[in-house]
Amino acid sequence: MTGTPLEELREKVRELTDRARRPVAITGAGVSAESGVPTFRGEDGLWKRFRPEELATPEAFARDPALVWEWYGWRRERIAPARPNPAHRWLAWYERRKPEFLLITQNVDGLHRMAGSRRLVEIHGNLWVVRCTRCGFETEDRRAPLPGLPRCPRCQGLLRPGVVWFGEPIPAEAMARAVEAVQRCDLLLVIGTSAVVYPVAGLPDLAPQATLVEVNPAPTPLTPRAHVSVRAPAGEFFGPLLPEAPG
Ligand code: BV8
Ligand code: ZN
Repeated sequence: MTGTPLEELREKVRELTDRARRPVAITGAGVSAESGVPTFRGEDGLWKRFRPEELATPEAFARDPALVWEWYGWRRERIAPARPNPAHRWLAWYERRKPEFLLITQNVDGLHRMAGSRRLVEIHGNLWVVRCTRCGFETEDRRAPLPGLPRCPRCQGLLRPGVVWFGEPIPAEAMARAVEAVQRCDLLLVIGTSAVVYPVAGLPDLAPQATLVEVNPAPTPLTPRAHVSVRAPAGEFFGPLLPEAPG
C-alpha cells in the first residue's frame, strides 16, 4: 500500500465500508467538533465550566429550571451557526449506498439530520426539540434562544429540552432499534465518542461478530478492541472518502 499511514487507513476503511452488508455507526460529540460544537469532556469541554450533575439531570431541572434553561439556551445559541462537516456528510452519503446502514448518535445537535442522514437514532434526544413536562406536547423549533422559562402553548406547563438526562432511561423504542442493529451488524464504526456514557458505551459489547473501526484522535476504553484504529479527526479522515473529494 502506498502513501501516508492515514491514506493507507483510508483505503482499509474504504474496503471495509464497501464490503459491509449490515454496517452500523455510533457517533459522539467528536464528530461535531470540526463543526465548532464544543465536546463534553474535551479541552473546551462543556463540562469544564459546568458539572453534569448540576445541569443535565431531572433533579437539577426540578431544583432550578431557570439555571438549566440558561445552560441549554446558551448551548442552542452556541451551536445554531454550526453546519455539518465532511464526517457528517460522508455518513449521509454512506447511508444512501447501504440500505441496511443505521446511524446511532449520542449527539443532540441535529447536524447528522442537517447533513441528510435519515436512518438515524438520536439516542440522547435532540437539543432543538422542546417537550412539555405536563402534557407531553412536543415541538422541534429552530429558534434560539428561547425566551426565559418556555411555557407550553397548550397547558402552560414548563417546557424542557427534548434530551435524555443522566439518570433518565433511553426511550425504549430508540434503544431497541439500536440494540437490534448492533447485534446483527458486520461492521461497527465508532466515531468521536469517549465511550464512557452508558448504555451507549456498552453497545459494542453486543457486536462481537463485527469488525470494529474507531475514529478518534485520542484513545478510549474501546481502542484495545478496535480492529482498525484511526487516530485522526473525523472530518479530516472522511473528507477524502467523499465521492466528490478531489484527487
Ligand atoms: C441511564 C444529553 C438508567 C443531554 C447526555 C452514576 C451516577 C448516575 C448515573 C450513572 C452513574 N454511573 C453510570 C451511570 C449511568 C449514566 C452514565 O453512563 N454516566 C457516565 C458519565 C458514567 N448514564 C445515564 O444516566 C443514562 N441513563 O443510565 O438510565 C435508567 C434505567 C431505567 C430507569 C431509569 C434510569 C443516560 C445517559 C445520557 C445522558 N445524556 N446528553 C445533553 O446533551 O445535555 S450524555 C452526553 O455525553 C452527550 O450526549 C454526549 O454525546 C455523551 C457522550 O459523550 P461523547 O459524545 O463521547 O463526548 P465526549 O466529549 O465525552 O467525547 C468526545 C470524544 O470525541 C473524545 O473521545 C475526543 O477524543 C473525540 N474527538 C474530539 N475531536 C474529535 C474527536 N473525534 C473525532 N473527530 C474529532 N475532530
Ligand atoms: Zn403542556
